[in-house]
Amino acid sequence: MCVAAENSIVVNAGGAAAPTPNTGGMFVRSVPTSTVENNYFRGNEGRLAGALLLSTSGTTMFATVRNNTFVDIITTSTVDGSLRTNLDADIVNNVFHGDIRAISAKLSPAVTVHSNDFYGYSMGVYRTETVLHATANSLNSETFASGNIEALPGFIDPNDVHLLASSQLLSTGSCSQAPASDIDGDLRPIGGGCEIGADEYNPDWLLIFEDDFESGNMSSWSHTLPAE
Ligand SMILES: [Ca+2]
Ligand SMILES: [Ca+2]
Repeated sequence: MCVAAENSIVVNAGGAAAPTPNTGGMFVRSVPTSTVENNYFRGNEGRLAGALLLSTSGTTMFATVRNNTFVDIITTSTVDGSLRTNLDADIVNNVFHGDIRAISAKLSPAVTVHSNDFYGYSMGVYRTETVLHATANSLNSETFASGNIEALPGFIDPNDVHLLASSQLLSTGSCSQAPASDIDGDLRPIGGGCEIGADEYNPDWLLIFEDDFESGNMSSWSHTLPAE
């Protein structure tokens, strides 16, 4: 059993050497049972998987990929995506924001895909060797997929995994399949429902407005916000 949790993997491209490496972020290879949760992947570039490659030497293996946030990923193989799996896998509660494609599944693994957010894809959200789903609605027509959406995530900043109070991802995830805490250590759920992605929105930071500093503006603040 291998668990990779609460990492920030940012702007990895394997250096300047050609060819572009197989994955720009994390490579889970030949681990019988693995869990990848609450990680933040941003700005990574790879050939087969821009951010996360799940692969096996042939033995049946299983991966759980849940509550990760993928932002501005670059996959260079046009038949693949930010996450490529050759393994049986549950893919749930992840944000996929920006790449050619979110997920590619190869070698006919048994995959479930539930309650993920897909936004900003030019070549569809999910692809196997025989099927391409261009939209979340199309993907949700599969028996192995449900609850996937296409919504602008609503991050505080493009470089910050944290969600705004107005984010459409609040309470749109699956609590039954979510880790008990988020990338900050906030316990799930907060506010009655579980968020999609690595951040469970914690509104405690709104208290900073209650001292009347920059009063009247409840939607933005010009100073660095604490992690919520
Ligand atoms: Ca919540
Ligand atoms: Ca949080």
